[in-house]
Amino acid sequence: MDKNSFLQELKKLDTAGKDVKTLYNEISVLAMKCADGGCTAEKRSAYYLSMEFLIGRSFFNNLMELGVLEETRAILGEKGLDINVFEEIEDAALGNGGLGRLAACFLDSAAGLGLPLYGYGIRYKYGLFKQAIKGGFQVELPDDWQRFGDPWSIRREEEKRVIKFADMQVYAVPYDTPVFGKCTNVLRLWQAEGSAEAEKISEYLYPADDTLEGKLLRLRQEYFFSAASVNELLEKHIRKYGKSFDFFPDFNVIQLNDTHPVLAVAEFIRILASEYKVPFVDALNIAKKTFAYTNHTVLPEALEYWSDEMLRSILPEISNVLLKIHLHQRGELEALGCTKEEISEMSIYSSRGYSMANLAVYVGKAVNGVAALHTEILKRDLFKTAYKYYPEKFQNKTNGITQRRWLMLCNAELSALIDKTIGTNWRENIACLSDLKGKTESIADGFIKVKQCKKKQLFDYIRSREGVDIPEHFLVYAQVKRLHEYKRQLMTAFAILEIYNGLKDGSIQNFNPSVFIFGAKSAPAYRRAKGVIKFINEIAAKVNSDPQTCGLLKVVFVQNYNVSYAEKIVSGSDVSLQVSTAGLEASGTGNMKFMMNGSVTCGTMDGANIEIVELAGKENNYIFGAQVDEIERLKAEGYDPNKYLENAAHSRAVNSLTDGTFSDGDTGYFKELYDSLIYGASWHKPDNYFVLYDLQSYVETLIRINRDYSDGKAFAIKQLANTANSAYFSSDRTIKEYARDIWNI
Ligand code: 26Q
Repeated sequence: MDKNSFLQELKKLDTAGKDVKTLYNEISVLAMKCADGGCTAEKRSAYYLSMEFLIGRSFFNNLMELGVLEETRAILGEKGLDINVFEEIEDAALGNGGLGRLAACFLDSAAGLGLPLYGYGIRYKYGLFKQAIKGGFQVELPDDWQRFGDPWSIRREEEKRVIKFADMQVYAVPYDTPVFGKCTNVLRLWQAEGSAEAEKISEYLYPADDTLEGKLLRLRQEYFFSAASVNELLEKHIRKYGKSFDFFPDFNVIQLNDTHPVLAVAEFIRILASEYKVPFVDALNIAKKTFAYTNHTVLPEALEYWSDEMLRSILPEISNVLLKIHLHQRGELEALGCTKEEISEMSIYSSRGYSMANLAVYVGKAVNGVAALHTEILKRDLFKTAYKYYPEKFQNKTNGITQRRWLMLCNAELSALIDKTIGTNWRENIACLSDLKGKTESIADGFIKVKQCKKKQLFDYIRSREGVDIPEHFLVYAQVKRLHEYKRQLMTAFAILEIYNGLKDGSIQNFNPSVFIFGAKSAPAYRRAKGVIKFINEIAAKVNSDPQTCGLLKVVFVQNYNVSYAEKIVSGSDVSLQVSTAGLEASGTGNMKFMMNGSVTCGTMDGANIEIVELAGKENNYIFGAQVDEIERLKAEGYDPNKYLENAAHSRAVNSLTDGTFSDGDTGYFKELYDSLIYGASWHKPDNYFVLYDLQSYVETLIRINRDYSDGKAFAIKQLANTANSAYFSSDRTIKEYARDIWNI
């Protein structure tokens, strides 16, 4: 069906008396008929295996991709229906954060570019929990996303397959979701069925983005979708080309989105070796030409290991294959002349179990980090020895975001201003966005109006959702991302307290009224992260209700931050806070969304921030804090955070955790946070993330930004310089690089 037939059908649609859910399903099903064939794959296709696809709301985006959004708005309008009613349909949140959202951006870009990239993942019954804030605490509620129906996917009963564990067999039933663009690609999500036990496998998305909990179920999930995907690809190959597996890598390349799908490698070798009697070494060599691996984190607690005991208990054949790979690797490394230490560093098996990262690096034909600095750290630290022996595998692929959702859809107003200024070519070819570069001054006034309008929309939404009023002229600082100590939301909390205290005692003057907007979910079991949420909400309650300051400073912690909330926040903010401890944020992609929408970055030299300021100019952004080498030096010399408490403002802010200024409702959260800074928590050193070290320069930088905002036009020009230089951070560019350097599609 083409665009015009869709519009004809839509005109005929009887909307009278139907509720939003019914209409949502009827219109979506109509749009589904517009799906055409997949992007042509004459020779090769790429497959993106990922535990997470954080798509967000499909309705508006799909209509936009099909080129019918504005007409649909008009047709529904004629029927007396405001298209915005469909905002009631909540997001499908089949992902935790960055890694999952990146997967969604990649699919969008590949379809937009007409490249054959297909996603494989899990159709969780419940996505990432819905977050409510009750009494300042995070409360988790199940995300029953299917209660609105799932008109965007088609169940392919006839293509289901059996996945075997030692103790059970389960069906993997595929659901196909079209990804619209120049052509229609497919995201195939597997649902586990067959018994109550089986269904558990695809029931929940793991809500942690760093720690292993519920290990056995996680292992089942990883194997379940990896095996289903690899079995299907091999079967298709056999159907087309027979059992000539040597040719498999000529037609297929499988990208592993972090190590979560890495058991696909073992399953692949298992099938070839035990079902088709391909000699083990040949099977391994075919795998080495097929798989590529992307690393998304250097945090030690996020690196996956599987104990042999656990593997043996449910996947004995996989455990055998892993052992064989391990032994083969050992022989290969000995032949290469590696030392004992080097071998143990790269070893797939060790006393900790099987290292999924070492397996991925060994088998992967390519290994990539997600920003320039991150890739350097992989080469220098995490995979140092592997880099020494296999330098050719390592490459950088700086992340990107799709400008379709993150500019055209979420900021039609700025998009229209861009059209007016440089024409519409940028919509097809994002590189053209650079044409804005010479024009930032001439359109600054127009931009200020756009920003004001987006702010108003954001503030209206916040008022309706959170019951907090923000006056229209407020400067907006935003920190929205998963809650993690390394992202240092706690440092922002301290900085706000210092600003608040400064406003009260008069040491800060001429402050432009500002709001700090936070959005973040904490892993349910991550106590210190939950403590930070409560702490920020305590600060918000105090600051917002203080008559002396509430005309100058507000703090809002929004509930249930998700893709749809992000669309509103990135377009309605002035300053993006990206303040991770240098070296720890692999890339960040929120920073790119803010940048494209014309926010300045207040950030550390970490992840993609480095490339952002390199391109948009240091003078148009606000960089502060310790850099990687400084952090390394501090670690080597021995860092003592207590020294920074000699500063009265810092000690006052930090002590407010425990001196009775705020209450954590007897949870012990605040004491734990305090202790983590002063004595060290878990196995960490005191202030493991250098919050106190960077606090002073952070506060100064926030205030400097505030002062610069006094010259509204100059500030707008800085913001526009960010938009004008953001083309590089389109995932279209990233995907072209993967296609050229790794996938060869
Ligand atoms: C692993 C084992 C067990 C349970 C959970 C996990 C797990 C789950 C999710 C480990 C890591 C993740 C997610 C990591 C992630 O989102 N990383 C982010 O990836 C983005 C895209 O590359 C980067 O921009 C961010 O910097 C990075 O933090």
